[in-house]
Amino acid sequence: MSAIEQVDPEVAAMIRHEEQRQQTVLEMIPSENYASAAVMEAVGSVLTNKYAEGYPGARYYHGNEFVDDVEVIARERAKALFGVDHANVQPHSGTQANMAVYLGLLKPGDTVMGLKLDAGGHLTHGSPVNASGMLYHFVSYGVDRESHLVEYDEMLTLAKESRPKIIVVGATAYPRLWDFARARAIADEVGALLMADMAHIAGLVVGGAHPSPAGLAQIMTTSTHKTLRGPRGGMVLCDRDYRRQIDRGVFPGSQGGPLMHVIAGKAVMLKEASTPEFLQHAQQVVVNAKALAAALLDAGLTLISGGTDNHLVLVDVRPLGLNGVQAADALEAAGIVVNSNPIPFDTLPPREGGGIRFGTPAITSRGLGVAEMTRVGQAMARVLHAPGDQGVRAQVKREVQELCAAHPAPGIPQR
Ligand code: DSN
Repeated sequence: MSAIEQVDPEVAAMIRHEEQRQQTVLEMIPSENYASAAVMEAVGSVLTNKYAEGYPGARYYHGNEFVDDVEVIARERAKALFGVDHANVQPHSGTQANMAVYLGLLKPGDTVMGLKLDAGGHLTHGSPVNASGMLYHFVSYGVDRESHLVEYDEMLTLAKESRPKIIVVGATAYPRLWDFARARAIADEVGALLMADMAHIAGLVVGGAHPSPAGLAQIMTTSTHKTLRGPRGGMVLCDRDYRRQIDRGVFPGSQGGPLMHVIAGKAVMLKEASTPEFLQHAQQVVVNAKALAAALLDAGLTLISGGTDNHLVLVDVRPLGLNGVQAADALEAAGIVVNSNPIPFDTLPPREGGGIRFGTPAITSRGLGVAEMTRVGQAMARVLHAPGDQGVRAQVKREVQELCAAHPAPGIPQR
């Protein structure tokens, strides 16, 4: 019997149930993935016991000889992997990373630009219900009504009018490639810094499956648990000119003691992400997403932007007579987990959403390929075309369970 089963059988049972759920569903929320057993071992280690406020060599606590080594190796690996001058690996999440950048580089009330929420932007890109939108003056650019591609001309016009200090590019629900060179040219024209929030695409960038913002964006932020397959957390990467402001924005600006066990998990992830196998995996994530999108289009579904260039797909479910929550509920009942999401120019409230968002990072991690993507796309379409049909749901659920049994999720103990 494990320690947690002895001490707290209730929580132990909840964890076992979640293991079982993750093994037996197709996890298609595009921001989720499976961390390796090695990453989870680091996160579950004694490093959770250590306080280490400050940075390696300059801590406010003693006893840091080993955790300093952990943070240094994580920073060095991040710098090498992304080709940047400086890395701060302490942010507890992508949100914390973004807020630390703003805190380090801006004053309250300063103007910033980011992508509109319904066009795929993140809460921390200036949503009025988020601290970013409360503390700073965000001006939002959007996407074209027809193509759903980012409107760089609008970005330029708005930037000339509003003179932002930072232009944020990056998204949580944008299925196409970013043109970082174009964004940098716009930022330069108005004297702004370019910040690339690459939380969703960082693993693709590492694998060469999406252009890298390195060398174009002076600041890059990311979470570490999405396409990178690390522990939950964040990082800021930047040019050397901004390292002091960024570090101050993280600690003491917005965080106290770093989570050294999570930083160890990030270090392990960064090592795993530097292998040829990871590169091949990242490429496969995109190949799979394109195959999935093709199957969905063939089955008559409406895709935002007409397809995908990255790891995710956004489906407008309104033509099916559904909102995003209803569509996601039907799919979940069939063992396919996605999330409801606003879509560009949405006519439904954000709580319902006119779309569903899903992708291929986690299912590619469990070894599914193009042939399976066609099957999955067809199965999803069958459910969405008949959302109330219990027979269809049950049939798709059986197919999902067969696929999952044939492709065990990595990192989850087999019990
Ligand atoms: N925006 C969330 C997501 O993409 O799921 C993460 O913050």
